[in-house]
Order: sequence, then C-alpha cells, then structure tokens
Amino acid sequence: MKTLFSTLLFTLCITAQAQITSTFDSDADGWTFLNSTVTLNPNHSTSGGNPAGFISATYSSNISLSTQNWIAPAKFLGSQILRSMDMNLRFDLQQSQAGTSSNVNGDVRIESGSTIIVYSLPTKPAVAPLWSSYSLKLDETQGWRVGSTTGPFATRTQIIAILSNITAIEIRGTYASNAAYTSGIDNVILEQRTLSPSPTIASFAPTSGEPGTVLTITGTNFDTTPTSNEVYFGSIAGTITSASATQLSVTIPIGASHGPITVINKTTGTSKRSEKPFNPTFTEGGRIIPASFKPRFDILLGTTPGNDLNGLVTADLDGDGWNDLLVTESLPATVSIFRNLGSGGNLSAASFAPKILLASSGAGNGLFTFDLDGDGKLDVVSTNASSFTTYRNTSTPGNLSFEPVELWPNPIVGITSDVVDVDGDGRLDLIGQHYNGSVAGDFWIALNISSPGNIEFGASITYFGGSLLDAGSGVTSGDLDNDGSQT
Ligand SMILES: [Ca+2]
Ligand SMILES: [Ca+2]
Ligand SMILES: [Ca+2]
Ligand SMILES: [Ca+2]
Repeated sequence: MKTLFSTLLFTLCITAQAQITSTFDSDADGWTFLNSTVTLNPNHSTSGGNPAGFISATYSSNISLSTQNWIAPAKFLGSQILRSMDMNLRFDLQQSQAGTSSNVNGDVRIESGSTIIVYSLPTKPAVAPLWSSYSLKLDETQGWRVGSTTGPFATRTQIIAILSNITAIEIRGTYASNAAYTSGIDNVILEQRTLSPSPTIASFAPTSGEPGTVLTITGTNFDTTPTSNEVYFGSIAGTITSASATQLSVTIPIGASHGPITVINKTTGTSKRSEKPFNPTFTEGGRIIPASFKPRFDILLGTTPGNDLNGLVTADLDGDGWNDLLVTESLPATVSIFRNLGSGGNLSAASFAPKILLASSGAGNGLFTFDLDGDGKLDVVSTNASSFTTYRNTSTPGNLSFEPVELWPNPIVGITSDVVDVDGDGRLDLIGQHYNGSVAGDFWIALNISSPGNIEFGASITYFGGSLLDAGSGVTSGDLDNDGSQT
C-alpha cells in the first residue's frame, strides 16, 4: 500500500432547520412542470389555494406519457436522511376533471441517481376548486416500490439510500387524457425532525491529574441526572458525582489515557469530544527504562494459515473499569475480544477470559470502539471489503454481549479511516477512503442517524473524485481552521 498522506478540509454549515415547505403564497418557489420533454413555467395564483396562493399548469395531458410531473426545486433535494427519515412528505393536489388514471411510473417519485422509489396514490386528486391532501411516510411501511408500481416494495435500507442523496422529487400532474387539462399543487412539505441539541464542552479543569482527582467539565446540554451522562477518558469511563445542565463533576478513572474526553448525554443520545486533550499523570512517572515494563505475555489468536491481525484496540467494553483487548482477525474474519478479568498484577493470558468472536463477513480491516447510538456503552466498528460493520454493545459489568453484526454498504471497496462527528449533530459519523486512487469517488461519509438502542447509518456518500486523491491510505480529521469543528 502506498503511504501518500491526504488531508481533507471541509466545512459544513449547521443551522437549525424548520420544515422544507412550498406554500406558493408569493411565487412558484422554484417548482417547474415537465410535460414530456418540455418544461413549463407554472401559473401562479394568489388565491384559490389551500389556502392562499397555489400554482397550476395547463397543457394537453396524456396519461400514457411517463413525464407529466411537478418537479421539486433544489431545497427539497440532497441529504435529507437525518431529519426526514420516518417523517412525511405532504402535498395538496387538484385537477380540472375527475381523472382516475396513473401508470407504472407511479404518482410520486423520489430519485437518487438511477435508483427510484415510487408510490401510486390510492385516491386521485379532487376536482377544482376542491383540494386533496396527501401525506406519505418516508419509511418501509408506506408501500413505496422500487423502480415502478410493479416493482418490489422498498426496504428500509433502500429508502435510507434514497434519502441519503435525493436527486429529484416528482409529483404527477396528470390523471386523465384531455386536450386541455389543468393540474394544481399547493402546500408541499418535506417534514424535518427537530434534533436534540448535543453537548458542548467549553472547558474542563484540571487539564491533567492522577486517577481519583475530580474533574469539572463546563459546557451545555448535559443531562441533570448524573447517571444519564457518561464521560470517557479515552476508552474508559469515569464516575460522575454531580450533574447540572452546564457542569459535570467526574472522578478520573484508573486507566484514563491521554486524549480528548468525551461527554455523552444518554437521554438525547448525543455526544461531544473535547477539542483539547486531558493528560493523566501517575506517581513515579517521567522515566522509562526496560524495567518500567512488566514481562511480555502472548495470547494465541486463530491458527488458520494466512490469518492476519488487522487491528488492535484496548477499551473497557463491559464497563467494569478494566480495559479489555480487541483484535480483528482476517481468517475467519472476526472481531475477537478478550475480557480483562481484573486481576491486575503481572499480566498473563490467564488475566483475560477466553476470547469471544464477533462474526464479520469479510476481511476485517480497521477497528474502533465508540458509542455510536449514544447509550453510554462503547460499540465496535470494523470494515470488510464492501461494507463497514457495527456491533452494538449490550454488555454489563463482567458480562460481554453484543447485538448481531450490522453491515452498512460502502459504494466502493474501502477502509474505515476515522469515526468523527462530521456534521456536528452529536452523532459520530464514519469517514473512509478508497485505497486505490485510480477510481472516481475516493472519499466517503456515512451519516449517523442512530438513537439510543438503535444503531443506524445513512448510505455512504462519496465526495471528491479520484482525480483529487491518489492512492490514499487513510484519512484523519482535525480542526485546522480553529472554528471548533473537527472537520
Ligand atoms: Ca398556498
Ligand atoms: Ca472491562
Ligand atoms: Ca452504544
Ligand atoms: Ca454526525
């Protein structure tokens, strides 16, 4: 593998979003009407809508044509996965005569490139001046179909893929064949979920200290119940002794490692990593000699010829205060976990419980432990040749357990390179890079849409073509412009 290092810097603007609406009270709001291959500018009326203004198109309708549709403007497009999954697409329609036809292309079409989900309205629009109101849920229960009205029902994964990058929304404006036909539309609303505010960290003090020292964290959006927050010092959590919305007191745990601290609000399922690192200290430090290390010991891994170890991580997965060992093995592809029995002293293989295997589905590559769903427990992330894999942690102290592996497909063969909150919503996203820069679409982001108890990701969306990045071997993230965002 080449070792050219690539650095990416990009900024996403985060603003509070209301619902995306077109009420047509002042103008056509960017909507157009496609009549076969001809784009019509809609007629805007200031009254007669449902209520107030609306838009209409008058043309010679032909239900056998596949493209006589209202076309949504750009504000309805792009990544809508985080705020609009499981929400509703609503709109009002009317027509100039009582047409009841539609065709296999469906009455509502949401596209992501060449992938399309369609829906046939069971009741066609009312005759003007009346209006029919529709509300279609953007989930796997609504009855969306893939490709055409005769296609299979769309799965949740397929709907997630569409909403991760919407390229078109089309609403049919023809339900009859007529020499002069008018279609009216009003009140198009793409509902947007209101996101819980995620914690912020303004400061913490002291910035270094020994285990047992009480750290005070100042910020916002903490839960006021101590046990409804979690604070990680690297891979191990401290004990929270008091909490308010703006301050947490936490005892530095044995096993704290140098690096950012992470505050998790388990009620909202959101988290924040500190910009500055915490530096744990210990007595008699400051000098490293061979005698500083305890004797080496070996732990046997799988003996299948060709088995490779692709990742090695320590993290306290069961929350008992002792770091456990995780490795990824390639043959068979697994994440292997050795729980620390907590005996301390001189470590040996007997210091760890027999390994448990989390089955994967390809060559394990990359290994991270982060709380992906915001429930306070560190989950496991790995990758294989065509997807990243997650294992939701359900362990309790002394007892490791995980939900079955979930696979989140990548658009291209790649390696997970970092886990970072790209969009600043308090949920850790996955970023990765293709390791052969000769193909287009080199860098991808999968947005985290999890809630406590359920890990879920949007589809991996590629950014920056292969011509920009060549044979990268990974990406990392950091705040290079000092705006407080780690991307
Ligand atoms: Ca209106
Ligand atoms: Ca442990
Ligand atoms: Ca978790
Ligand atoms: Ca995020």
